[in-house]
Amino acid sequence: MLYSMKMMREMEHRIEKLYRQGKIVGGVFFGRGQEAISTGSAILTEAEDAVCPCHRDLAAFLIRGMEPWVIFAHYLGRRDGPTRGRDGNTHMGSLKHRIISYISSMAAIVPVANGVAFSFQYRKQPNVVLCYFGDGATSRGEWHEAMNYGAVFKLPIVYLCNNNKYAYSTPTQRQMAVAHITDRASGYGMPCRRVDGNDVLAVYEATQEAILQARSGGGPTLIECETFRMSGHSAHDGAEYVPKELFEEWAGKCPIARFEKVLRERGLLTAEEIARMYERIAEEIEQAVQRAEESPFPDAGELLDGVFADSQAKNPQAAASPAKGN
Ligand SMILES: Cc1ncc(C[n+]2csc(CCOP(=O)(O)OP(=O)(O)O)c2C)c(N)n1
Repeated sequence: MLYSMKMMREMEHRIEKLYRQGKIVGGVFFGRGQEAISTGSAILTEAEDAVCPCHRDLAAFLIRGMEPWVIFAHYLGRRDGPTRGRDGNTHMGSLKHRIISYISSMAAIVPVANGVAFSFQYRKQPNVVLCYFGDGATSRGEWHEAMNYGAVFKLPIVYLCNNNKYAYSTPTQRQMAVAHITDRASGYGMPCRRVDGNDVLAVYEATQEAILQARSGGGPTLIECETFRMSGHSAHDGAEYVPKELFEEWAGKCPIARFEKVLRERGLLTAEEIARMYERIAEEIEQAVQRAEESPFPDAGELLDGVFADSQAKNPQAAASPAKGN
Protein backbone atom coordinates (compact mmCIF):
# COMPACT_ATOMS: atom_id res chain seq x y z
CA MET A 1 0.00 0.00 0.00
CA LEU A 2 2.92 2.35 0.69
CA TYR A 3 4.33 1.58 -2.76
CA SER A 4 0.99 2.31 -4.40
CA MET A 5 0.44 5.61 -2.58
CA LYS A 6 3.96 6.83 -3.26
CA MET A 7 3.81 5.73 -6.91
CA MET A 8 0.58 7.69 -7.34
CA ARG A 9 2.03 10.78 -5.64
CA GLU A 10 5.22 10.76 -7.71
CA MET A 11 3.49 9.93 -10.99
CA GLU A 12 1.21 12.89 -10.48
CA HIS A 13 4.20 15.17 -9.78
CA ARG A 14 5.72 13.91 -13.05
CA ILE A 15 2.45 14.42 -14.94
CA GLU A 16 2.33 17.98 -13.61
CA LYS A 17 5.87 18.58 -14.84
CA LEU A 18 4.98 17.26 -18.31
CA TYR A 19 1.92 19.52 -18.30
CA ARG A 20 3.99 22.59 -17.40
CA GLN A 21 6.46 21.68 -20.15
CA GLY A 22 3.55 21.90 -22.59
CA LYS A 23 3.70 18.19 -23.42
CA ILE A 24 0.18 17.46 -22.15
CA VAL A 25 -2.51 19.42 -23.91
CA GLY A 26 -5.53 18.30 -21.85
CA GLY A 27 -6.36 19.17 -18.25
CA VAL A 28 -4.69 17.27 -15.43
CA PHE A 29 -6.22 16.49 -12.04
CA PHE A 30 -4.43 15.25 -8.97
CA GLY A 31 -5.39 13.21 -5.94
CA ARG A 32 -2.55 14.70 -3.91
CA GLY A 33 -3.17 13.95 -0.26
CA GLN A 34 -5.95 11.51 -1.19
CA GLU A 35 -3.81 8.51 -2.14
CA ALA A 36 -5.06 6.38 0.76
CA ILE A 37 -8.60 6.22 -0.64
CA SER A 38 -8.04 4.46 -3.97
CA THR A 39 -5.15 2.46 -2.49
CA GLY A 40 -6.87 1.17 0.65
CA SER A 41 -9.96 0.12 -1.32
CA ALA A 42 -8.86 -1.09 -4.78
CA ILE A 43 -6.23 -3.32 -3.20
CA LEU A 44 -9.09 -5.48 -1.92
CA THR A 45 -10.55 -6.26 -5.34
CA GLU A 46 -10.41 -9.71 -6.92
CA ALA A 47 -9.45 -10.17 -10.58
CA GLU A 48 -13.06 -10.35 -11.80
CA ASP A 49 -14.32 -7.37 -9.77
CA ALA A 50 -14.64 -3.97 -11.44
CA VAL A 51 -13.61 -0.47 -10.45
CA CYS A 52 -15.02 2.86 -11.62
CA PRO A 53 -12.35 5.35 -10.61
CA CYS A 54 -12.76 9.10 -10.94
CA HIS A 55 -10.22 11.86 -11.52
CA ARG A 56 -8.36 11.57 -8.18
CA ASP A 57 -8.04 7.79 -8.01
CA LEU A 58 -4.86 6.98 -9.92
CA ALA A 59 -3.88 4.21 -7.49
CA ALA A 60 -6.97 2.23 -8.55
CA PHE A 61 -5.62 2.14 -12.12
CA LEU A 62 -2.20 1.03 -10.91
CA ILE A 63 -3.51 -1.63 -8.54
CA ARG A 64 -5.73 -3.08 -11.27
CA GLY A 65 -2.59 -3.52 -13.36
CA MET A 66 -2.52 -0.61 -15.78
CA GLU A 67 1.17 0.02 -16.31
CA PRO A 68 2.64 3.46 -15.52
CA TRP A 69 4.05 3.86 -19.04
CA VAL A 70 0.59 3.27 -20.54
CA ILE A 71 -0.83 5.95 -18.23
CA PHE A 72 1.89 8.40 -19.27
CA ALA A 73 1.22 7.50 -22.91
CA HIS A 74 -2.42 8.36 -22.30
CA TYR A 75 -1.65 11.80 -20.89
CA LEU A 76 0.82 12.46 -23.70
CA GLY A 77 -1.83 11.60 -26.31
CA ARG A 78 0.10 8.62 -27.72
CA ARG A 79 -1.14 5.64 -29.64
CA ASP A 80 -0.24 3.16 -26.85
CA GLY A 81 -2.47 4.87 -24.30
CA PRO A 82 -5.82 3.27 -23.43
CA THR A 83 -7.75 5.71 -25.66
CA ARG A 84 -5.05 5.49 -28.36
CA GLY A 85 -4.45 9.22 -28.17
CA ARG A 86 -8.04 10.47 -28.12
CA ASP A 87 -8.19 11.91 -24.61
CA GLY A 88 -5.64 14.05 -22.82
CA ASN A 89 -6.77 13.71 -19.25
CA THR A 90 -8.21 11.10 -16.93
CA HIS A 91 -11.04 9.62 -19.04
CA MET A 92 -9.46 6.24 -19.51
CA GLY A 93 -10.50 2.69 -18.88
CA SER A 94 -9.51 -0.83 -19.78
CA LEU A 95 -11.93 -3.70 -19.94
CA LYS A 96 -9.01 -6.10 -19.66
CA HIS A 97 -8.30 -4.67 -16.22
CA ARG A 98 -11.99 -4.20 -15.42
CA ILE A 99 -11.54 -0.45 -15.11
CA ILE A 100 -14.60 1.42 -16.36
CA SER A 101 -13.81 4.88 -17.68
CA TYR A 102 -15.81 7.68 -16.12
CA ILE A 103 -17.94 9.98 -18.23
CA SER A 104 -18.20 13.28 -16.40
CA SER A 105 -16.40 13.59 -13.08
CA MET A 106 -19.73 14.62 -11.61
CA ALA A 107 -21.72 11.45 -10.85
CA ALA A 108 -22.59 10.40 -14.41
CA ILE A 109 -20.53 7.24 -13.81
CA VAL A 110 -22.59 6.19 -10.76
CA PRO A 111 -25.61 4.83 -12.70
CA VAL A 112 -23.15 3.12 -15.08
CA ALA A 113 -21.38 1.52 -12.11
CA ASN A 114 -24.80 0.35 -10.91
CA GLY A 115 -25.29 -1.24 -14.33
CA VAL A 116 -22.04 -3.17 -14.00
CA ALA A 117 -23.05 -4.30 -10.50
CA PHE A 118 -26.48 -5.31 -11.80
CA SER A 119 -24.85 -7.43 -14.51
CA PHE A 120 -22.89 -9.30 -11.81
CA GLN A 121 -26.08 -9.81 -9.82
CA TYR A 122 -28.11 -10.89 -12.87
CA ARG A 123 -25.46 -13.39 -13.96
CA LYS A 124 -25.08 -14.63 -10.38
CA GLN A 125 -21.36 -13.79 -10.42
CA PRO A 126 -19.85 -13.27 -6.97
CA ASN A 127 -18.24 -9.96 -7.93
CA VAL A 128 -18.39 -6.40 -6.70
CA VAL A 129 -17.91 -2.91 -8.10
CA LEU A 130 -16.04 -0.11 -6.38
CA CYS A 131 -17.45 3.24 -7.48
CA TYR A 132 -15.58 6.46 -6.66
CA PHE A 133 -16.77 10.07 -6.66
CA GLY A 134 -16.32 13.39 -4.86
CA ASP A 135 -18.54 15.35 -2.48
CA GLY A 136 -19.70 17.65 -5.29
CA ALA A 137 -20.98 14.68 -7.27
CA THR A 138 -23.39 13.91 -4.43
CA SER A 139 -25.27 17.14 -5.18
CA ARG A 140 -26.23 15.91 -8.65
CA GLY A 141 -29.57 14.31 -9.49
CA GLU A 142 -28.15 11.16 -11.06
CA TRP A 143 -26.23 10.42 -7.87
CA HIS A 144 -29.46 10.39 -5.83
CA GLU A 145 -31.25 8.20 -8.35
CA ALA A 146 -28.30 5.82 -8.38
CA MET A 147 -28.16 5.59 -4.57
CA ASN A 148 -31.84 4.76 -4.43
CA TYR A 149 -31.60 2.15 -7.17
CA GLY A 150 -28.52 0.54 -5.62
CA ALA A 151 -30.15 0.27 -2.20
CA VAL A 152 -33.53 -0.98 -3.45
CA PHE A 153 -32.02 -3.69 -5.63
CA LYS A 154 -29.23 -4.52 -3.16
CA LEU A 155 -26.57 -4.20 -5.81
CA PRO A 156 -23.09 -5.64 -5.12
CA ILE A 157 -21.39 -2.26 -5.07
CA VAL A 158 -19.37 -0.09 -2.69
CA TYR A 159 -19.76 3.67 -3.10
CA LEU A 160 -16.60 5.52 -2.08
CA CYS A 161 -16.92 9.25 -1.63
CA ASN A 162 -13.79 11.34 -1.27
CA ASN A 163 -15.02 14.28 0.78
CA ASN A 164 -12.11 16.61 0.09
CA LYS A 165 -14.10 19.66 1.27
CA TYR A 166 -14.23 21.40 -2.11
CA ALA A 167 -15.98 20.82 -5.42
CA TYR A 168 -13.79 22.93 -7.66
CA SER A 169 -14.06 26.25 -5.74
CA THR A 170 -17.29 25.44 -3.86
CA PRO A 171 -16.77 24.46 -0.21
CA THR A 172 -18.97 21.62 1.07
CA GLN A 173 -21.04 23.88 3.36
CA ARG A 174 -22.06 25.95 0.31
CA GLN A 175 -23.48 22.92 -1.51
CA MET A 176 -25.28 20.96 1.20
CA ALA A 177 -27.14 21.82 4.40
CA VAL A 178 -26.40 18.51 6.12
CA ALA A 179 -23.06 17.93 7.82
CA HIS A 180 -21.99 14.72 6.12
CA ILE A 181 -22.36 12.79 2.87
CA THR A 182 -23.47 9.85 5.03
CA ASP A 183 -26.53 11.93 6.07
CA ARG A 184 -27.55 11.97 2.43
CA ALA A 185 -26.97 8.30 1.64
CA SER A 186 -28.50 6.91 4.84
CA GLY A 187 -31.85 8.35 3.65
CA TYR A 188 -31.83 5.76 0.90
CA GLY A 189 -31.58 2.87 3.35
CA MET A 190 -28.04 1.63 3.07
CA PRO A 191 -25.31 1.32 5.69
CA CYS A 192 -22.96 4.27 5.73
CA ARG A 193 -19.50 4.60 7.22
CA ARG A 194 -17.44 7.75 7.73
CA VAL A 195 -13.71 7.15 7.95
CA ASP A 196 -10.46 9.07 8.11
CA GLY A 197 -9.64 9.06 4.40
CA ASN A 198 -6.00 9.88 5.12
CA ASP A 199 -5.56 6.65 7.06
CA VAL A 200 -5.06 3.86 4.56
CA LEU A 201 -5.79 1.17 7.15
CA ALA A 202 -9.12 2.78 8.09
CA VAL A 203 -10.14 2.88 4.41
CA TYR A 204 -9.01 -0.73 4.02
CA GLU A 205 -10.99 -1.99 7.01
CA ALA A 206 -14.20 -0.18 6.05
CA THR A 207 -13.97 -1.35 2.44
CA GLN A 208 -13.25 -4.92 3.49
CA GLU A 209 -16.46 -5.03 5.50
CA ALA A 210 -18.46 -3.36 2.72
CA ILE A 211 -17.13 -5.78 0.09
CA LEU A 212 -17.99 -8.77 2.28
CA GLN A 213 -21.53 -7.50 2.63
CA ALA A 214 -21.87 -6.76 -1.11
CA ARG A 215 -20.48 -10.17 -2.13
CA SER A 216 -22.85 -12.00 0.15
CA GLY A 217 -25.96 -10.31 -1.28
CA GLY A 218 -26.31 -7.72 1.48
CA GLY A 219 -26.26 -4.76 -0.91
CA PRO A 220 -24.28 -1.54 -1.07
CA THR A 221 -22.49 0.55 1.53
CA LEU A 222 -21.47 4.17 1.24
CA ILE A 223 -18.08 5.01 2.68
CA GLU A 224 -17.37 8.69 3.18
CA CYS A 225 -13.62 9.26 3.30
CA GLU A 226 -12.76 12.53 5.01
CA THR A 227 -9.79 14.07 3.28
CA PHE A 228 -8.50 17.27 1.73
CA ARG A 229 -7.51 18.20 -1.80
CA MET A 230 -3.86 19.28 -1.47
CA SER A 231 -3.84 21.06 -4.84
CA GLY A 232 -6.09 23.18 -7.00
CA HIS A 233 -9.00 21.56 -8.78
CA SER A 234 -6.68 20.91 -11.71
CA ALA A 235 -3.18 22.00 -12.65
CA HIS A 236 -4.39 25.33 -14.05
CA ASP A 237 -6.07 26.26 -10.75
CA GLY A 238 -3.95 27.93 -8.07
CA ALA A 239 -6.69 27.39 -5.42
CA GLU A 240 -6.40 30.97 -4.12
CA TYR A 241 -9.91 30.55 -2.69
CA VAL A 242 -8.70 27.91 -0.19
CA PRO A 243 -7.51 29.42 3.13
CA LYS A 244 -3.78 28.73 3.60
CA GLU A 245 -4.37 27.45 7.14
CA LEU A 246 -6.38 24.55 5.75
CA PHE A 247 -3.49 23.44 3.57
CA GLU A 248 -1.16 23.74 6.57
CA GLU A 249 -3.48 21.76 8.80
CA TRP A 250 -3.91 18.93 6.29
CA ALA A 251 -0.23 18.82 5.34
CA GLY A 252 0.30 17.39 8.82
CA LYS A 253 -2.08 14.53 7.98
CA CYS A 254 -0.30 13.31 4.84
CA PRO A 255 -1.43 9.69 4.31
CA ILE A 256 1.99 8.61 3.05
CA ALA A 257 3.97 10.04 5.96
CA ARG A 258 1.43 8.58 8.39
CA PHE A 259 1.64 5.09 6.92
CA GLU A 260 5.45 5.26 6.79
CA LYS A 261 5.36 5.93 10.54
CA VAL A 262 3.02 2.98 11.18
CA LEU A 263 5.27 0.64 9.21
CA ARG A 264 8.40 1.83 10.99
CA GLU A 265 6.85 1.69 14.45
CA ARG A 266 5.54 -1.83 13.88
CA GLY A 267 8.98 -2.91 12.68
CA LEU A 268 7.69 -3.84 9.23
CA LEU A 269 10.00 -1.56 7.24
CA THR A 270 13.11 0.40 8.16
CA ALA A 271 13.79 3.97 7.04
CA GLU A 272 16.47 2.58 4.68
CA GLU A 273 14.05 0.10 3.11
CA ILE A 274 11.54 2.88 2.55
CA ALA A 275 14.22 5.08 0.98
CA ARG A 276 15.21 2.23 -1.36
CA MET A 277 11.58 1.69 -2.35
CA TYR A 278 11.27 5.39 -3.19
CA GLU A 279 14.45 5.31 -5.29
CA ARG A 280 13.02 2.37 -7.21
CA ILE A 281 9.79 4.29 -7.78
CA ALA A 282 11.72 7.29 -9.13
CA GLU A 283 13.60 5.03 -11.57
CA GLU A 284 10.45 3.23 -12.67
CA ILE A 285 8.78 6.56 -13.39
CA GLU A 286 11.64 7.85 -15.52
CA GLN A 287 11.70 4.62 -17.52
CA ALA A 288 7.93 4.79 -17.95
CA VAL A 289 8.03 8.39 -19.22
CA GLN A 290 10.78 7.50 -21.67
CA ARG A 291 8.84 4.53 -23.01
CA ALA A 292 5.67 6.62 -23.30
CA GLU A 293 7.51 9.35 -25.22
CA GLU A 294 8.78 6.72 -27.65
CA SER A 295 5.17 5.77 -28.45
CA PRO A 296 3.98 7.49 -31.65
CA PHE A 297 1.12 9.94 -31.92
CA PRO A 298 -1.89 8.42 -33.68
CA ASP A 299 -2.31 9.17 -37.39
CA ALA A 300 -4.93 11.83 -37.97
CA GLY A 301 -6.69 9.41 -40.33
CA GLU A 302 -7.43 6.93 -37.56
CA LEU A 303 -8.72 9.40 -35.01
CA LEU A 304 -12.38 8.53 -35.51
CA ASP A 305 -11.83 4.77 -35.40
CA GLY A 306 -13.61 3.28 -32.42
CA VAL A 307 -15.32 6.57 -31.58
CA PHE A 308 -18.61 6.07 -33.41
CA ALA A 309 -20.16 2.66 -34.03
CA ASP A 310 -20.52 3.28 -37.75
CA SER A 311 -16.97 4.61 -38.17
CA GLN A 312 -15.84 0.98 -37.98
CA ALA A 313 -18.37 -0.11 -40.58
CA LYS A 314 -17.16 2.60 -42.98
CA ASN A 315 -13.53 1.75 -42.37
CA PRO A 316 -12.97 -1.97 -43.06
CA GLN A 317 -9.44 -1.83 -41.66
CA ALA A 318 -10.72 -0.57 -38.29
CA ALA A 319 -13.44 -3.22 -38.27
CA ALA A 320 -10.80 -5.91 -38.79
CA SER A 321 -8.74 -4.68 -35.83
CA PRO A 322 -11.15 -3.63 -33.06
CA ALA A 323 -10.10 -1.28 -30.26
CA LYS A 324 -7.63 -3.01 -27.99
CA GLY A 325 -8.53 -3.24 -24.35
CA ASN A 326 -10.45 0.02 -24.21
C1 LIG B 1 -21.98 17.96 -15.41
C2 LIG B 1 -20.67 18.62 -15.09
N1 LIG B 1 -20.64 19.82 -14.48
C3 LIG B 1 -19.45 20.41 -14.20
C4 LIG B 1 -18.28 19.78 -14.53
C5 LIG B 1 -16.95 20.45 -14.20
N2 LIG B 1 -16.39 19.81 -13.02
C6 LIG B 1 -15.56 18.75 -13.13
S1 LIG B 1 -15.12 18.15 -11.64
C7 LIG B 1 -16.01 19.33 -10.84
C8 LIG B 1 -16.05 19.35 -9.33
C9 LIG B 1 -16.11 17.98 -8.75
O1 LIG B 1 -16.20 18.08 -7.38
P1 LIG B 1 -16.25 16.80 -6.47
O2 LIG B 1 -17.34 15.90 -6.93
O3 LIG B 1 -16.30 17.26 -5.07
O4 LIG B 1 -14.90 16.05 -6.79
P2 LIG B 1 -13.42 16.56 -6.53
O5 LIG B 1 -12.98 17.23 -7.80
O6 LIG B 1 -13.42 17.48 -5.36
O7 LIG B 1 -12.67 15.31 -6.26
C10 LIG B 1 -16.65 20.17 -11.72
C11 LIG B 1 -17.51 21.31 -11.33
C12 LIG B 1 -18.35 18.52 -15.15
N3 LIG B 1 -17.25 17.83 -15.48
N4 LIG B 1 -19.55 17.95 -15.44
